[in-house]
Amino acid sequence: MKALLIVDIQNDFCPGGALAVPDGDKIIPVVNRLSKQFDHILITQDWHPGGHHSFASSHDGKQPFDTAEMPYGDQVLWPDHCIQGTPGADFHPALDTTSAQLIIRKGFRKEIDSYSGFYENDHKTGTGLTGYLRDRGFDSLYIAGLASDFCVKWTALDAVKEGFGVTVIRDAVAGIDIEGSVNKAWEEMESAGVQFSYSNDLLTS
Ligand code: VGL
Ligand code: ZN
Repeated sequence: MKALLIVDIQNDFCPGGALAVPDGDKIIPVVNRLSKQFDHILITQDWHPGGHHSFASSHDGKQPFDTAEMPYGDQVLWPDHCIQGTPGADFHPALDTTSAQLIIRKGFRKEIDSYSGFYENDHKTGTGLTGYLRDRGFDSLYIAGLASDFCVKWTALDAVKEGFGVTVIRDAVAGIDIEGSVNKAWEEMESAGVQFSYSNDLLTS
């Protein structure tokens, strides 16, 4: 059984938002069309408390997009974004979330970031998503959303590790792109066994 997993299509990741993905909103009509064709829609939502340790503002002398050493490894530091309960953390108003069966929130522990919908950035602390998917009998995930080089990538890589079939829909994702991180993400996903497709291959009219 397959599901469409929509990653982090929130105001802060769209133009005008705190951590805008260039053309991040352009994928929304594509994602909405895909949603109509899937029987099972699951969504992730980046959901940080104020003062989250992934924010540059939590580190003296650091700027957004610098890196910092965290107990769990190197971490890119971000502008404050997707703060719980703020408009920036809301789903983009154009995104159709009506048929979503699950909204899984991540990044709510102050000390640790969570790109993947499966594991936080220590690659150990689980979100519960694997159990949910197994429990419901999903074996195949189609991934859309933001950002291809961070949350989409890590979600796809973890999904493969957890034993799911994974397809990233190329025209239904968009990336931040820090120093070639989008191209690197495609390579990493491909060598991990992620499949790729385009929305047209999945849509029946
Ligand atoms: C994301 C950076 C920080 C993402 C979330 O959704 O890709 N990127 N938090
Ligand atoms: Zn975040």
